Amino acid sequence: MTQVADWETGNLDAEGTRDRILSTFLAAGEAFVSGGSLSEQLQISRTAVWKHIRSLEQMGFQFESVHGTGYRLQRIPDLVLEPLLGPHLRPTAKLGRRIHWFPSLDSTNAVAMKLALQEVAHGSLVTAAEQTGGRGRRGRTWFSPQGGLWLSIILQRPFPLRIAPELTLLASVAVKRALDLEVGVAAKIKWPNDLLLEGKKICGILAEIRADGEQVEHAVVGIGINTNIPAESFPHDIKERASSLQALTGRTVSHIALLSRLMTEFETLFDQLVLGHGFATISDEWRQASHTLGTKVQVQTPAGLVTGLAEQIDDHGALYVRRDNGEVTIIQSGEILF
Ligand code: BT5
Repeated sequence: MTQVADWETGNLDAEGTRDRILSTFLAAGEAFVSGGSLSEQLQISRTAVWKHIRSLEQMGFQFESVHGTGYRLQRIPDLVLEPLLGPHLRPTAKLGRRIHWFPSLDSTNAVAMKLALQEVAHGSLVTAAEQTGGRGRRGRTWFSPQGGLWLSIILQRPFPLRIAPELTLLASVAVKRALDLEVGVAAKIKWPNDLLLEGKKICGILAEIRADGEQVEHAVVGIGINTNIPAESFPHDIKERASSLQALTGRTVSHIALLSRLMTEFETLFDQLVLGHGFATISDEWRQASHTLGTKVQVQTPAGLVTGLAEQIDDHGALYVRRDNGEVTIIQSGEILF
């Protein structure tokens, strides 16, 4: 796919030109913009302008075209593009300022990990309308059809490796806040990386890092939110456990509105983490939203299965499970099987 070739060669110019054309149309509002003025302004041929307009149309934009006058924008799809998200961000925001959008990718995390090596700006996003090889943890797959919000945030600020597990917990609190504020639903957090609504998984988080010794050089936080996916399209094996915001609320969620909230919340929490004020500052909020604490759990840990009562979470996000024999096991990383 050409878009993939674009980032593989490090040439994101075409994407930049398309976004500049889109910005011009957005600024023009109801007014017509002529092909000639775009070609002059952007120093590209009229054919190139025309090709970009065709590609915007393929993405769902609609233009009215009047011979000899130009084009005017008639319909704007809810896509996560730089010119559409930018106006919703705080002026000082870094997260979400740069966006690499693709109609289809294997995995936004895979591309983001590669782009992170090219020193792209801190807070850049990789998003895709669909993923063909969406990644879960431990080699599992993530169902990512059109209609969902699939993104990866590239974080280019070094921080100590020992606090890396907190990144996933921060991300889940940021998603929870954004869902509260934008969709008006109170999602629950299942330790360590799931968000549930009415007991069904509606969001998964996959943080990946590259570290040099004790220091994380860069991190990628992948977030998948089942926003506008019809209930019946979930595959058989996850239908019982998974759902979407649209299926559960009956409303269509605006990706731009949800993502701008998420960026604001996540940036605040991440900046605190880098300054040394990580999960501890939001652990009470996490506890209140927890689906896990106070329930009987079975956790798969690197050291084997642990079964007992999920009693507490400490200020670094480790889970304390009281076994039937009364002993408490502290779990730094693992996965709740039930
Ligand atoms: C996760 O893994 O929950 C992390 C998912 C992260 C997805 C995002 S999307 C953007 C970015 N790019 C990527 O390639 N990935 C990230 P895990 O805890 O391992 O859960 C995976 C399990 O959840 C699967 O084995 C299924 O049982 C279930 N599952 C798969 N797709 C789902 C979906 N869309 N909604 C709910 N559950 C799903």
